[in-house]
Amino acid sequence: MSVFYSVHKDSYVGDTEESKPPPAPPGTVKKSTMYIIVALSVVVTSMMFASTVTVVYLIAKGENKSSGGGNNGPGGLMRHVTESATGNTGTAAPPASSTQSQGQTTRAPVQNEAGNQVSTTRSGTGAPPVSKAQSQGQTTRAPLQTTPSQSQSDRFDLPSPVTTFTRWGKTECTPNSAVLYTGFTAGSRYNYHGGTSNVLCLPKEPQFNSYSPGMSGNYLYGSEYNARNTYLSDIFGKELNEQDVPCAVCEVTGSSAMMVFPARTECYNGWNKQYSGYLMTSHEAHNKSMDVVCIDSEPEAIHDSSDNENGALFYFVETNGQLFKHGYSKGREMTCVVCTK
Ligand SMILES: [Ca+2]
Ligand SMILES: [Ca+2]
Repeated sequence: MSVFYSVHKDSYVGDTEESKPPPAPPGTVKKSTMYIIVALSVVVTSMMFASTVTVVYLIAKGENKSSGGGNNGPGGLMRHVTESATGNTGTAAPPASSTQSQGQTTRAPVQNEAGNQVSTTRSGTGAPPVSKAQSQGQTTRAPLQTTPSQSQSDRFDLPSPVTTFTRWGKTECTPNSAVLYTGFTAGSRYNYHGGTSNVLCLPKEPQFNSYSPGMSGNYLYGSEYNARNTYLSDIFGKELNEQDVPCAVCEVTGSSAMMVFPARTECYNGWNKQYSGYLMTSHEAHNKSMDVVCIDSEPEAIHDSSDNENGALFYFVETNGQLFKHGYSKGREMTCVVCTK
């Protein structure tokens, strides 16, 4: 048995010893296994290195974006990484520009026919894209909708014109005018050469400033209807001799011109009649020349002024001389009309 066993054992060993490596001792690792382990370690290390490099690159990129004006805040990098990981960047709306994200819009100005830039409203039926600034509660100014006609009308919106006139011989203004003030008529004395030829409508509320008790060389007087009562009655239907002459200064809103037309009782076309009356001025035989004024056809007198104090004196004006050749009859009291437009 031992021989057989020995022969069989030898033959068995002799057939396999030449092609197979000797068995490894217990507790050791084969070389092929070592190669596999080393290769796997290299692959894993390379992947970890690549991941680290990728993360560092993304961090650096996110910081540059934040410092470059992008208002992403502290969460900007994380949002960017998340979006990249989930693939949202491929399906989301196109990213808004930096100005859009700050609520600013840069549109080409639209010009109207006059060349003026006007605001426009967004056309189309779709809702405008919501920017990040809008989604974060920041509001943008709504575009004003104006028309060129409105802006031009505002530009030329001027106040209404106003003109004034004096209503001589009356204590009130005409129905289509407003009282600026009322008072009494004054001028230089009828028998002096000097002084003023102006006829003034003095207010009832005088305001004085500095004064001196010495005579300056001129005095101002009140005025009277000094024509005979027969004349005054024929023309005015009342006796006003020696009575003082009132006046009223009136203003007309919406009119820019005033004209006293002599020898007329009605205005010409385009003019509005304020009142008509008669021309009166100083006596031609007196020393004083005075402006002619249009006394209302229905004159009044200042209350309790019938004393004969003279001063500036008013008489009617009658036609004479060469006026006859122009159709003016002799001895007619000259009429007048005060018109505005
Ligand atoms: Ca008087
Ligand atoms: Ca008198």
